[in-house]
Amino acid sequence: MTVSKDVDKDVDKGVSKGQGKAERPSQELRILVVHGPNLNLLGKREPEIYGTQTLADIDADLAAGAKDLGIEIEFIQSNHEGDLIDRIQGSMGYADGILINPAGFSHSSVALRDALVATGVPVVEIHLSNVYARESFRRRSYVSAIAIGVISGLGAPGYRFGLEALVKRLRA
Ligand code: CA2
Repeated sequence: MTVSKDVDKDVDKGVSKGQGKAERPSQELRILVVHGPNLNLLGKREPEIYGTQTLADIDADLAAGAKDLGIEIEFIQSNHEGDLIDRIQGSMGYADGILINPAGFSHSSVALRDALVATGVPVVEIHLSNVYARESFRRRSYVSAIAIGVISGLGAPGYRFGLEALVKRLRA
């Protein structure tokens, strides 16, 4: 399992040069976890909506899940749309699937959606809160239609469920 590894410095980057999974030293599936803007505040503000777990708690739980599943996992959180897009592009040829909470960009970013589509890998969209039970503008996500599935309203455990579902799909 690899946690918070920098994709660009990965010695195994040969996979982005046209080599298939068969040439990889590691046969483990690789998942990129993407956390959108303001999620760095988790556990510090609005616990009644987003719960009491911090982003570090969520990532630690996902890392434990990755170990159980025998996969590699990496994490990024950014408040900047371009940084998220750069990292998603940088994962091409590396990540086998993407678990993403696009946060506020869910409702605004065609560019983020385009980057996810460009990777060609399955995407699972996570929301801590039930976006359908809140303001109407949260009901439209640019990501949902290109995701294989969406989990919304189950709080922090939703990430683990999403990871398990993504890995199950990749192994099917
Ligand atoms: O429910 C979710 O996970 C959201 O993606 C969270 C976004 C919101 O814009 C989406 O509609 C639903 C907001 C993330 C902000 O996170 C905070 C966490 C703690 C305190 C303040 C904001």
